[in-house]
Amino acid sequence: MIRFAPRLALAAALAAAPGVAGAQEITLRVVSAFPENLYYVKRLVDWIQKVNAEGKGTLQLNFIGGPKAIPTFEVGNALKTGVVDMAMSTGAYYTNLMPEADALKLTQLPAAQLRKNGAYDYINKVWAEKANMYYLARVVDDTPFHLYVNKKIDKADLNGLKLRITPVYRDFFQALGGTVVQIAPGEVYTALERGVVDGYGWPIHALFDLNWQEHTKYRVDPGFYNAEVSLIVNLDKWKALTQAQRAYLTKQALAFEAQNEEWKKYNAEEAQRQAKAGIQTIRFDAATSKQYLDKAYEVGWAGIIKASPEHGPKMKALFSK
Ligand code: 173
Repeated sequence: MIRFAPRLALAAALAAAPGVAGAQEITLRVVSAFPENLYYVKRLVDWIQKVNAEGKGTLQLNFIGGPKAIPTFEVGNALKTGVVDMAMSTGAYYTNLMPEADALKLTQLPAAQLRKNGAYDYINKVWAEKANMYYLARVVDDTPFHLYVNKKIDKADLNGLKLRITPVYRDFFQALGGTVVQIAPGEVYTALERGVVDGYGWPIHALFDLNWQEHTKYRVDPGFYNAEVSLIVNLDKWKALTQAQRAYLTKQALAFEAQNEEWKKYNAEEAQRQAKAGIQTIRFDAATSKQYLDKAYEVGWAGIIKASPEHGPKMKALFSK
């Protein structure tokens, strides 16, 4: 386990003493809930380099690492409690703190629109109350999830299949009859290799980063939901920043979020790459596809609303087309 306390104490002392030389530059400790060989993390590291190059004297980011530093499903709590200052994660990985987090997969509007229609304000209200977090920016958008299987299926019936999940897929795959087991991304390769699972949920992209194509026979189309990966900040740390530091971080985060327009093209390339690697597509007919998608959203929202009768319906109204 990494010891963070001494540096935290130093950072706190500097933040509390604005007269001290150097107090106007702050360094935030950043972790990723995704394994470091994922494309997501490469993008994060590139962004951090830019933030640091342009942020001298204002704000610096120190990338600590991925799940080897803090395990995937513990990142949320580490951020809430201030063990780290910033994280790249997805809502499904911190449903232990707040079930509402998983609703971000159900957004049907691009981030820019969610900023305008009040959805981000609402997210920030709930994230602050429940998880002591500031929701900074979404860095994956416009990306469907898919079911990948190693046994051929010809209808939307998952009876007899054992599937790797995170909370993203749990209610949906169970509603289709599947048996589910939660596994962090870093451990999926071994589960596939050993035949512990017959398939898994994952976005259309980035399975090559983890070599899962070596043990994947079929991708089921259509995709469903909208993969969400975001930057989140410990709320106390966010509030302790100066106005200039907050403005700087916001500007850089918005620039990162604006890169979301690249996902569509990347995803098309990734689908081709899967075909070249021999992953076959199982395509449902139009009527089955519609039923499959309707079911995905129906059980997705039902799960959120059941877990959060207070915020679920409001999020649904703000997130849906
Ligand atoms: O691990 C996952 O399948 C998952 O929940 C997820 C969410 C967003 C992006 C990538 C994966």
